[in-house]
Amino acid sequence: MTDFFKGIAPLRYEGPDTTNEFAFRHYDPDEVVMGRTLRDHLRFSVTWWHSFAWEGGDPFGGRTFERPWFGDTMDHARLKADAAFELFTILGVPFYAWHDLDLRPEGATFSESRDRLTEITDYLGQKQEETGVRLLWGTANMFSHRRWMAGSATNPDPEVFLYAAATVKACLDDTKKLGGQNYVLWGGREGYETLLNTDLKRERQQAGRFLCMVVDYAKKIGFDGTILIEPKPQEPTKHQYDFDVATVYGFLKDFGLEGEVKMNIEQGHAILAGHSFEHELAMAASLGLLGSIDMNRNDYQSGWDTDQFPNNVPEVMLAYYEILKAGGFTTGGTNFDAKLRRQSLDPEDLVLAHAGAMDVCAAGLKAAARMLEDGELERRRAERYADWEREGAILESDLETLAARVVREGIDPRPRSGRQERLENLVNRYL
Ligand code: XLS
Ligand code: NI
Ligand code: NI
Repeated sequence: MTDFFKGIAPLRYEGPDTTNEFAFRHYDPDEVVMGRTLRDHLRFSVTWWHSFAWEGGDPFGGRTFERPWFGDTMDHARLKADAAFELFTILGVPFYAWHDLDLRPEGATFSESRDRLTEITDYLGQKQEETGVRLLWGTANMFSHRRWMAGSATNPDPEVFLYAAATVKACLDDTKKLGGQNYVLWGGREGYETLLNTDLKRERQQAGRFLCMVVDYAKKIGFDGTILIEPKPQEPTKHQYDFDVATVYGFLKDFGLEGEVKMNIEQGHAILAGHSFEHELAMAASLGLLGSIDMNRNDYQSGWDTDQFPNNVPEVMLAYYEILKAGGFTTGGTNFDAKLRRQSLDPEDLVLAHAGAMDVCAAGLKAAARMLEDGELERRRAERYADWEREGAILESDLETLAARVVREGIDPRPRSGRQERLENLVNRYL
């Protein structure tokens, strides 16, 4: 037990009219929507890196937070774990997520780093037993240390590729040990700053071979979670190879991995790529690649990837609509890859940032479920394509036959309204 969150009791659902800040208004974990509890629909997860490892720095200034677990010993690492599981319990979240580097200080050698990871994940295993909280996903931080500055698997230096292989093996081993539901690969510095020093073809080939090795090893050890790629178009590099869902799909197809790997889609990354979150989700669902989500938004004015907690119900509703339409999460979940603002210093801020985000997601999901169950939007969408029901043979034909038909029947298409504003009005009815 730490005394970091002392005096803060586990949050309960009190309904929309409560004035208690430390209660849920929309998230009743036991409420059943479309045949599933909200707990099982949303599958909330707290991230180790933003909530416990990040110190509040920005490009202009360093640490603003004071946390008793900041320090580079294994005792600090255990204290951090104690506080983390206390937060999970206060919030009642079923899952959490980590990078190796968030959990423990790096050692002087690879072997020492690996052994420390094993030691701390053994400790997490005990905490999981005690609390019932489970691991949504593990991942490797292959972007912070200077060895990764030119990439991990895509590095021009083969020794970095070796180090990356050893690192992912260790992280996969420990993710499996903890019963992790997924393993995520976000392409940290897999990209370039300038094409002038970059052999793009070679680097892409290295990344493909690396992912094949990861998939093979996961099978070999009997990891039964899902391997996920998290697309992002830029930041930290100027151009990231895993640009967006469609780009990653092309990459997976190239290496025969489209049946092996799914996608972890982050709202802020979608926006950086010039898409909406729902676009990326719909695209992934249409390709059968929807895995999990990172639920954190950018700043709407600056455009930076500011990793803010979601606070916009209409936006979140459209995201969950795509997820529900695709059948909901299986191994995936709603991971808050979100951090406090650096002035939000108090333990209460950490609790209430998550609680508010959980309420926003619950309200959004319930609105999405109402819209899906009502079915009017889908009826109208289907109506727009209704003529294809009797004209399906067109797609089996050829240009000459089709051209002849246009002439023979004097075909002259009459444009019809897309009714966008009417559909926007309809969506607002379910909020
Ligand atoms: C960074 C990514 C990162 C991944 C995990 O922008 O979102 O946090 O989710 O490596
Ligand atoms: Ni991100
Ligand atoms: Ni992320």
